[in-house]
Amino acid sequence: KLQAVLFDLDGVITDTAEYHYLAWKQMAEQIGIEIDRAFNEQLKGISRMESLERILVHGRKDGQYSMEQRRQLAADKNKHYVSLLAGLAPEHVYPGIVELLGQLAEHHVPAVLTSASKNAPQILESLGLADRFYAIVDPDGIPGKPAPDIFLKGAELAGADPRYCIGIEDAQAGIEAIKAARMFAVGIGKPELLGASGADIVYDSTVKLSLTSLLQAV
Ligand code: B16
Ligand code: MG
Repeated sequence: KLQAVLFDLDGVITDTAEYHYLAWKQMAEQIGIEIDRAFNEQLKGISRMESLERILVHGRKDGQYSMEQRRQLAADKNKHYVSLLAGLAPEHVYPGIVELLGQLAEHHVPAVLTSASKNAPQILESLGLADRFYAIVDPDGIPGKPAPDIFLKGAELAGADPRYCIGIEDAQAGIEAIKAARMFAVGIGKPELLGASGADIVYDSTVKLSLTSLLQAV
């Protein structure tokens, strides 16, 4: 029996994954590093500082920046990212998400937010979804995706057995984390990418999510 559904935020609930990409791309360009969408797949679901490290390694500039400078670069990226969030409103919630949250509430299945983003509470607020989640996992101080910890914490908060949980993710690292937590993994995106990371099922759009489709899938 389904005991909880764990939702990623950026790229699953709304299109903020695109804003992360734009903000990282601009920051990288400023220090002479080129990133493209293919490389960006490796940043999805990865924490802010770890994303910066990966960009520096990609541009062969790791080791060239002090901790202080790296903190500043990450802060600059976040400032730009937050400015891109300014227009975020309920109409930007991906199709099918509000309906799915409603169906889960109706069937008393807790919905838990398992986002790596420190901006998540603010984003949920802007989207008008803040009170639609049973719990929000605080990513601070727990190992990031692809480690299973954030999903296991989400199950724990919901009082659910991981074996009866479903995780929904757009990131390869996120799918790996869900599988490491021994949950059923629903991917949103490209089957060739997310399937390779172990997704049990992949939808190209959130429109295809519903309690019925999830129950059929598990
Ligand atoms: P922040 P998710 C992740 O959110 C993003 O996919 C990733 O690109 C971002 O670096 C990370 O959050 C940290 O976000 O800088 O806002 O704390 O996909 O796990 O919802
Ligand atoms: Mg994501």
